[in-house]
Amino acid sequence: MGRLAQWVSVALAIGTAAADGESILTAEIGRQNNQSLFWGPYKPNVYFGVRPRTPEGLWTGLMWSKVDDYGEVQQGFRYTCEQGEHAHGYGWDEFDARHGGIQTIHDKGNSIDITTSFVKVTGGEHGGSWAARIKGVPRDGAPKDINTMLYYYIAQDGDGELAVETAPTEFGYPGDVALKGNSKSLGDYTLVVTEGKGKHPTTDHDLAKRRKTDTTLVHSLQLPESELWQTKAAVFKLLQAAAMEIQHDYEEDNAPFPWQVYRIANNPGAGNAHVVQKNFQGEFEFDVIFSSASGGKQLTSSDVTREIKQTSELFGQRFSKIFDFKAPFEGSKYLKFGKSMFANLLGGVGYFHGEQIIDRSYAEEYEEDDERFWEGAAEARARQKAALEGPYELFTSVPSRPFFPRGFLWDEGFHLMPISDWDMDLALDVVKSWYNTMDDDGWIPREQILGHEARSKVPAEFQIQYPHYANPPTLFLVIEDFMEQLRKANGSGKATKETLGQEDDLHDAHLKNTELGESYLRNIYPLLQRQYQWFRRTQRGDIKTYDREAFSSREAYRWRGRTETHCLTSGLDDYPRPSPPSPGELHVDLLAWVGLMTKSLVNIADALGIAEDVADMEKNLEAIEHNLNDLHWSEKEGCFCDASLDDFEEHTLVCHKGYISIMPFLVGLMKPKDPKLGRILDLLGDEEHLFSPYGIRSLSKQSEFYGTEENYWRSPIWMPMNYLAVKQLHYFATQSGPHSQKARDLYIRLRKNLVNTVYNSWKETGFAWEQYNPETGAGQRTQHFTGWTSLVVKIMAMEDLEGKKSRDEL
Ligand code: 6A9
Repeated sequence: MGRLAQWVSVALAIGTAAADGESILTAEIGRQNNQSLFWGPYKPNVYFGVRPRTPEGLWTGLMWSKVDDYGEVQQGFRYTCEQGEHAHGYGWDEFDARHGGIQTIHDKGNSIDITTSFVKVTGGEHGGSWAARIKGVPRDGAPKDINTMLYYYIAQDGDGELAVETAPTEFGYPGDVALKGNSKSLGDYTLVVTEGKGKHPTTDHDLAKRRKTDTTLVHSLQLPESELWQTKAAVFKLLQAAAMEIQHDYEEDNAPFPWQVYRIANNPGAGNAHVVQKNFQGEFEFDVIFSSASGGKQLTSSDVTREIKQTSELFGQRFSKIFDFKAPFEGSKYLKFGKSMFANLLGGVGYFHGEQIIDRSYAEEYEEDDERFWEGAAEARARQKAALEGPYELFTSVPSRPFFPRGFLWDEGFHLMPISDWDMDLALDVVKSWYNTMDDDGWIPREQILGHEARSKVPAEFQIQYPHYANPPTLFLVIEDFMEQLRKANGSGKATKETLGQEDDLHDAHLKNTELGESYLRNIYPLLQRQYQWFRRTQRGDIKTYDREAFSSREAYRWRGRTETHCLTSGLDDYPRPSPPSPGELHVDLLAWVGLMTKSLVNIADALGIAEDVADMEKNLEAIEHNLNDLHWSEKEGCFCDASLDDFEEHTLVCHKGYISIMPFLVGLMKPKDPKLGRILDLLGDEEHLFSPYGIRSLSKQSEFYGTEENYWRSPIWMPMNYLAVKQLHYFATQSGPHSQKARDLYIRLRKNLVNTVYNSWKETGFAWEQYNPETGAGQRTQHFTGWTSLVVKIMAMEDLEGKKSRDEL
C-alpha cells in the first residue's frame, strides 16, 4: 500500500465511524496535509539545510571543502549559497515538497559534484522521519583521488535534549554515529550519520595514528541562541584549535597533510550543536537518517535507497502529467530544463522565523501631502523610531537562494503560479502564511527579513519595513487560480470520500474535497477584504482637478514611498515616473492592481454567496474601468500613462512607454472588442518599442530613459510581466474579436522567444537569471534567480497555437 493509500484508509475509517464523518474526514485531511509538509530543505539560504516548519526544533546543514592544500579551505569552504564562478550551476533537479528530491551541486572550485538526495517518510505524531544521502563524485577532468572534508551540523533550537549516544573508539567513530534527542515538537527521535562508502585520505606521517582520517569525528557544543545559527564560525573555531595543536609540534618542512591538520577534536556528548566530520578520498557516499520514535521503526540505508528511487519515479510521472510541454518544446532537453527550473522553485520554499524591523512612527512627513514630500519622508526616515517586532513566522518560497533568501510579497504571487499547478494545498498554505503576517490595518510587509540570520544578509538601511508602503497584491492571482480550479473540479463531479485517495497523494485535497476548499475561501475572504480596504485607504490618489462623475472619484491611486529616481513599492524600482514627484500624481499600474483585487473579490464573494459585497465590488470595478480610461488613457500615445499636475495644477499625462503603459492589459482588465486593445497590441508588438527577439522589454527602445542609469527596469526583460503578457495574448487569441489574429501571432512568437532565451542562457551558464538582456538575450544581474524566472515552465506547458485557426476563422 502506498503512503497516500495508508492515510486515506485511516481517514475513511474515521470518516465513516462518526455521524459528522464529513468534517472529521476534512480535519484528518488537514492534519495529514500539514504533517506531510512538516520537514523539508526549509533553509534555502544554504546549499543543503533541513528543518521543520516549526520555530523550535532540530535543524541540520551540510558544509564541505576540498583539502588538498592548506590554503584552499578558505576559498573552498561551502555552506551558504553564494553567487560566483565557483559553481557551474547547483540546485534541485527533482523536488516535491511531500516526498523529497535530488539536488546536484556542480562545485568547480572543489572539483567535485555533490548530490544531496532528500526523502521523507510520514507517520506517527510528530511529522514523520526523513533522510539525506550525501554523495560526492570528482568532476570530469579532476584527479580521481582528490581529498574532501565534510561537516554535518546538527542543532537544536529552543528547549530539548540532544546527545551523542554511540561510544567512540580512541580516535573517533569507525562506523555509524547515533544521536538521541527529544523535544516538545519532535517527541523522541534518533539521528544517525552512517559510516557510508568511500576511501579515506592517506596518512603516512608520524601523526598517522593520532590523526587518522578513516574515522568520523563528532564535536558537541552548547551554544547561546545568538551563535547557534553561525555554523561556519563554529566549525572554523574548531578547525583553528585543531591546527594550533599541530602547529605547536611540527615545522614547516615536517608538516602533516592538510587533511590531517584539519581534523576537529573528537568530543562527543550532550549539547545543542554537534559538528560531525568526515574525510574522503575520491568518491564517497553516506546517509543522515532522522527517525521519529512515534513514526515506527528506525529507517535503514536500504529504506533510504528504496525511498529515493520511489520519490524520483513519482516526480517524473507527476511532472509529465502536470507540465505537459507543448510544441515546439516537447524534446527531452526541455524536459530536463523544465524539471530543474521547477524543482528549484519548489525546493526554494523555506520556513522563516524571528523578529523584523518595522517603523511604526507614522511620522507626519510620511503623509506625503507636501509638495516636497520625498525630502520630508527621507528626513523622517533619518530619525525614525524603528523597532523589532515579532516573532513572525513565514512559509514561503524565495526569489533567489544566494542573494535574496527571504520572502518578497509580490514575487510570491508569481512563484505560486507554477507551484499551485503542482501542489495547490502547499500554495494555499503559503498564501495563508503570508496573510498571517498582515496587521490589523491590512498591511503586509513587502520584504520579510525575519531573525538574525536573515538580517545578517541585508544592509541596515534596507532592513526597515514601513506600514504605509504597498507592493502589488499578486497573491490574488493565486486565489483566482484556485477559484477557477475549484470550479472545474466541481464541474467534473463532486469530490467525496470515495474519490479521495485515487490520486497518489495530498497535493490537492482542497480541490478534491469541496468542503475543505470552500472553508479555505470563507476563511481567507475577510483577510483579502482587509488588505483591499487598506490599499483603498492608504494608497488613495488625490484627484484635485477632476470633477467628472462623482461615483468614480475615489478610484485613483498613488504609490507611497517613492523618491525622485525609485518607486520600490511598485516593484518596478527605477522605471521612470513623473518628475519631480508630487502628491498630486496618479499611478496607472496601482489602479490596475486594485482593479485586479476588485475583480477577484467579485468572483469570490459571488462563490460564497455574499450578494451585498458582489454589488459593492462591481460598482468599484466599474469605477476603476472608467477611470483607467478617463484618468490614464492617452489617445495620442495609444497607451496608458501615469498622471500628474502641470504648472497650472491641471491633470496631465506622463507617458513612458513600457510595462506600466500596458498594465491594465497585463492584469486582465481589458475586453476583446475594446479598440484600445488594438493600440496596446501594436505597442507590445512593435520592435522599435517593446518587442524583442528575447521577450518584451521593460521600457520602449524609443524612451529617452531606455538603458540609462542603473538600468534595472529600463530595458531588461523580466519574466513575471512577460508571463502575464503571454497569458493575456493567449486569452485574446482564443476569444472572438477584431484583435484575435494579432494576438495569436504575438502569442506564438513571444512564447518561443521567452522559452528560448531562458533555455539558452541556462544551457550556457547552468543558471536561471533575474532578468535578460534585450539586445543579446544573456541572463544578467542575480545568478540562480529561480523565483519568478521559473514561470517559463508554465509557458512551455501552454497551448501551441501555431497552425490553429482563430475562432473567427472557423
Ligand atoms: C537589497 C541587498 C545581499 C528587486 O526579487 C525581489 C525584488 C523584487 O520584488 C523587485 O521587483 N528584487 C525587484 O525590483 C530584488 C530586491 C533586493 C533588495 C535587497 C539588499 C542585499 O545584498
